Amino acid sequence: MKINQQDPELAKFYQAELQRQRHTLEMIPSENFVSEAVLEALGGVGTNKYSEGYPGARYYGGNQYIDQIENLARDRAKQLFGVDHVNVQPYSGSPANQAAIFSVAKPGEKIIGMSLLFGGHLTHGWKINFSGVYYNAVQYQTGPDGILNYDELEKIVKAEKPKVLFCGATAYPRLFDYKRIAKIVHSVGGYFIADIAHECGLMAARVIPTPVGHADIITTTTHKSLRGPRGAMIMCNGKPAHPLKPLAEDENPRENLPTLIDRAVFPGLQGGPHNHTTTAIAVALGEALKPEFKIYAQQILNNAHALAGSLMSEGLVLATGGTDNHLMIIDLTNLGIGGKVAENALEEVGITANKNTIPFDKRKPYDPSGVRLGTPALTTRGFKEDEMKTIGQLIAKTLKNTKNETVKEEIKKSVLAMTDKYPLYPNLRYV
Ligand code: DSN
Repeated sequence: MKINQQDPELAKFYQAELQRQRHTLEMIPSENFVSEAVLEALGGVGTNKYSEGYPGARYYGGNQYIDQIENLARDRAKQLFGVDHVNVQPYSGSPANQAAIFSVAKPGEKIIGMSLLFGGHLTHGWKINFSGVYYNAVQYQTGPDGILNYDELEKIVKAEKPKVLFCGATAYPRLFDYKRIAKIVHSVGGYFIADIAHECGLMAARVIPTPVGHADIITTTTHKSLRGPRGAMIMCNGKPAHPLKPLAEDENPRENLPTLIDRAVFPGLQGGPHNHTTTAIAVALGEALKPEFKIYAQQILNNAHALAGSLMSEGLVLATGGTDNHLMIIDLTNLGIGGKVAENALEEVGITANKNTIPFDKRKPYDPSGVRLGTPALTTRGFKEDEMKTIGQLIAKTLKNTKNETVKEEIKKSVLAMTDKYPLYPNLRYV
């Protein structure tokens, strides 16, 4: 391997990270394992090229092949989601959301999104994020049962009349009623941005409903359940006039969202696109268009259902009482431990998860009352319902025995035996 010859000090760390990924159970719901084809595309020559602009309208020469790659990525995304227009250039989810807001709202205008403390995202109006600093942000939350109360949301939206409503979450185990949300925000003339970063792969495979046809703008990352590289996309309907031409005074923004979005990404916020990432996004979208991906996405849901059932039959409490998607949040209150202790104990036995707030959490976000778990990464490795049941038992045992080193050692051995059954990148090595 070339890294090893040139930089053995670094290669050692990369090999250790590969080993960590191989020998642990990856249960962070926003993580996944890309295919070797996606890895190859990411490590390719696209990284050498500047391409500011869009296919057919660049500020640099030498983009004839990059144009074809970006067009292929855009066409595959359009086909996969059934939308008219896709921008594949946002560097990641936060810049995508920034561009989406910037395309339709001026600084100081009102935006509304689900509070981070109730499962929303920083970029949906959290007070110390750009979205809460540069915009007049209002936050909504779930009901006491952890589930979004649409009547309450309607009251807030009617009173606040936001220019933009964000719907989407990083820690919400239920489905959203996009039709109802669209009706609510459109009744006050606002734009509906659906952030589907977490559920993107499930929606691409149509195993859960999509916001297409309801939301004005859809943002997503490409590296979560979609199983692509770290990157993002923004989707909408309509045709771009010319990606680099500003709208004329008399043009209706609602009818020109593709142009507004493209201009918000570049030159509004970003410079040159990451062409190696665009190439890898095209590969991942090609994979998601295959029938096998639908089977994968359905298995994510089946595995989440099996895991939630196992955890609850071990006496653990789940926020909202279960899951309809790929993730769940254990409410640790009855176990008498906080999220930090739980995350550390799970890491000690080889299970990677992350601490998370629960609705109306009495603890602080850095050491909250919950742990968030998801099934996309383990499903990629090949785990099925029976193993998820066992993993649920191992998690419950760990959380009930956080101070018992003997029990944790036994669990660690079981975890290693499970990960050995499903080799990860068997031919890859950095050292
Ligand atoms: N950091 C992502 C997650 O873990 O859900 C959201 O941006």
